[in-house]
Amino acid sequence: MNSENDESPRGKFISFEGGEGTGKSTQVKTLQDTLKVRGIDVILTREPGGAPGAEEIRALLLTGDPDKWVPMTEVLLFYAARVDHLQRTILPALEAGKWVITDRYADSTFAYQGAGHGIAATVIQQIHRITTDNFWPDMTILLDADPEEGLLRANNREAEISENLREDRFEKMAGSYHQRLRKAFLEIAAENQDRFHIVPAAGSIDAVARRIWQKVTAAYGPEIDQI
Ligand code: T5A
Repeated sequence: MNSENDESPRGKFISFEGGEGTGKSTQVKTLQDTLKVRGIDVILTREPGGAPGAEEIRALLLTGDPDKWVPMTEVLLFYAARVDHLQRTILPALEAGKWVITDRYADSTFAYQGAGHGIAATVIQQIHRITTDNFWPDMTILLDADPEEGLLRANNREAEISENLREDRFEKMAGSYHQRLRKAFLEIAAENQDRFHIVPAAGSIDAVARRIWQKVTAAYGPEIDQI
């Protein structure tokens, strides 16, 4: 994707996935800081969101009643936001040689709207191909935790935010939904072992960060050392 005159190699694209409150937002920031210390130019982004229009769509998706949208509308809104995010933020950064860490990407749609809400994976795959040209991360870290533990962490954090500003539409869905999500993420990881790395999310923030750093250095150690 680099132009002929651009010597910088394409950056790495790393996504974080997992259920609610598994520590993604905490760990993406820690990984960004650790990579920066090593001299890597790295941006942090998130889904839904990550570009101005996509952030507007985020507000539509994450606030309000759990049954606000039918599942297919949700899929289309997530992909509307994703295309904007990809074209305006992710691809330009990668082409400029920056690394991109995203807090969620398309695997979340396969888990939440697919396994969680019954949209067939083949249908989501078709939409993914059409809208993103089948673009996937180089590496995906799946933070795996018991949903009860994750929801407890997420709810404690949301309790500090006033009710009309809470982005908790998905957190309010039933416990069985969150159990399906965990199973779905583990199945997606098993089907995509070339890029997925499962990291247990239990333990201290530092302990989880060390597990993630081991995965990143195992995959990209020589490239990080060269910078
Ligand atoms: N969604 C998204 C879809 O349905 N389809 C899609 O295609 C996409 C892209 C996004 C929602 O949208 C859905 C999924 C989500 O429901 P969000 O607000 O971004 O909404 O929600 P999450 O991604 O789930 O983010 P959360 O903020 O809820 O959870 P995180 O980021 O996993 O957890 P984090 O880091 O914020 O931590 C939660 C709390 O726990 C503490 C933190 O300090 C924080 O208070 N914590 C720990 N405490 C103890 N030990 C540790 N190891 C801890 N790590 C963090």
